[in-house]
Amino acid sequence: MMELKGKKVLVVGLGKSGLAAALFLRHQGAQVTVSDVRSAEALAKDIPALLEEGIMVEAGGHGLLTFRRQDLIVVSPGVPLDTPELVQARNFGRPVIGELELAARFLKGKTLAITGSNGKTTTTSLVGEILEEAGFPTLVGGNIGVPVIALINQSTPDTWSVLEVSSFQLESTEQFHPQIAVILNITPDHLDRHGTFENYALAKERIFAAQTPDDFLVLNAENVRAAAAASRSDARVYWFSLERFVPQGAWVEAGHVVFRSSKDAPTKSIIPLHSIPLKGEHNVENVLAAVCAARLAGAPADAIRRAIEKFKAVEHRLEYVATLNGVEFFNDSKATNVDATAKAIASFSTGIHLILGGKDKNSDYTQLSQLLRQRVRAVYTIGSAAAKIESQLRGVVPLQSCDTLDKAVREAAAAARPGDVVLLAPACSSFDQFESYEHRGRVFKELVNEWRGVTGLPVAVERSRTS
Ligand code: UMA
Repeated sequence: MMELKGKKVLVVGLGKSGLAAALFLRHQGAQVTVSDVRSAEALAKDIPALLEEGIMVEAGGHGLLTFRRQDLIVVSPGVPLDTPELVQARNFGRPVIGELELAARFLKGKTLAITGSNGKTTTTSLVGEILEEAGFPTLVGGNIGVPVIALINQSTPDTWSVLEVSSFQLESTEQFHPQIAVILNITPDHLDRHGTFENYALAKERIFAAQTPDDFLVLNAENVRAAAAASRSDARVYWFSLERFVPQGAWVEAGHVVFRSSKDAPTKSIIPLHSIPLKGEHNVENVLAAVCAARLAGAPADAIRRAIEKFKAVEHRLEYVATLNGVEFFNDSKATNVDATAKAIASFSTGIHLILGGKDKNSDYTQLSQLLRQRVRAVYTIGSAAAKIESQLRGVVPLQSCDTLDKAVREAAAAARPGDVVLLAPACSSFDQFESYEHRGRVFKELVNEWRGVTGLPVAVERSRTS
């Protein structure tokens, strides 16, 4: 554990992670400054509490001198490591670590960390619920929305911390050492930040960089880039697969999710596929990964089955919203990249009215062409990526420029016929028009409710998410 008392520490970025990190560091006796590019007005709600704690705040930009005067710099996940002030501070020999790395040095107990381009949040929540069902003291946090640093005070030597970790968080780790690490899949995302797919994949691979042969690494046998990690890992590798059996790990056999702990051990059925209350094949993959990781953590099969049966889809992940005049509305605002959108489309057979767009991440939308032709009636574009999406998808499927989500929901809902689906799965981040993907998803749900009013319904037939 590192000594922080009396140290000058700069926290870069005052979002959830920066706020939690600054308070933690202050309570450890550090002299803390927070620096954020947002204006003092934009940060107004947090500044008084920070000043009261004796934390200094630099708002409206990062000062080169502020960065140079520190003993340690802690970076929020959303701050790129090539930010000029950080580059300069590193050149002056100032140590720069991420919030996850700082947290990991103080977190007690064992860590089960989950990364991947898609499915992280669902799998993390599910593993958290399984371990709780098994009676293990469990904490859940990370990219899912609760900074890891905020878990430290509740952690004990018996705790399992189940962490969703992103490439942004992993990029700046050094000693982060999960006893169980999971890579669900690696498909293109965040190319605007990482530059190349390979850089992005390498950031994800940091999840096992500090693992030893005492640890476990769980990989998706069907994802080429994730599977390639096996040869570079020192840990014991377990697999999950939707397509075939694996030497050790979880797969689907005769309509059941099954697990075996080694190639000589018996294969044990965990849960029939029909008892999984989540839509889409990608969610079966998430369940397979969760089963494998939870078994490795020591959770009994019956606790795993009970927790899966009770599991509710996470908000904004292919979340069922309503059925209005026979048209189903689904909110997959968390589909912030092309692969996630492809999975969302693949969860419905046909009749989809798809809302696409937001802030582009240097993505290739033509990869959706085949699925769009097969299953999508029309695409409604929104946000700053609209022009690019339209130019890439022209001729593939009818396109309608809507600019705003408001217009897109109205146009899609008006065009949809009974049996159709209106799906928000935008393949882009939200930051051009919304605060976050959660904000975008909430607005979508409000707009669907407004549409309910326009149609003069309460013929809204609420039905279970699982049907
Ligand atoms: N900022 C600067 N300088 C910069 C860039 C940003 O000062 O150069 C400031 C911004 O003005 C803002 C603050 O940094 O005030 C935001 O920091 P942040 O983006 O790290 O946001 P947090 O609120 O700390 O949220 C982060 C994660 N955000 C990102 O990785 C972008 C959250 O993941 C995570 O839930 C939270 O920590 C707790 O761990 C969100 C996310 O979008 C959900 N993640 C990406 C994804 O899932 O695709 C990786």
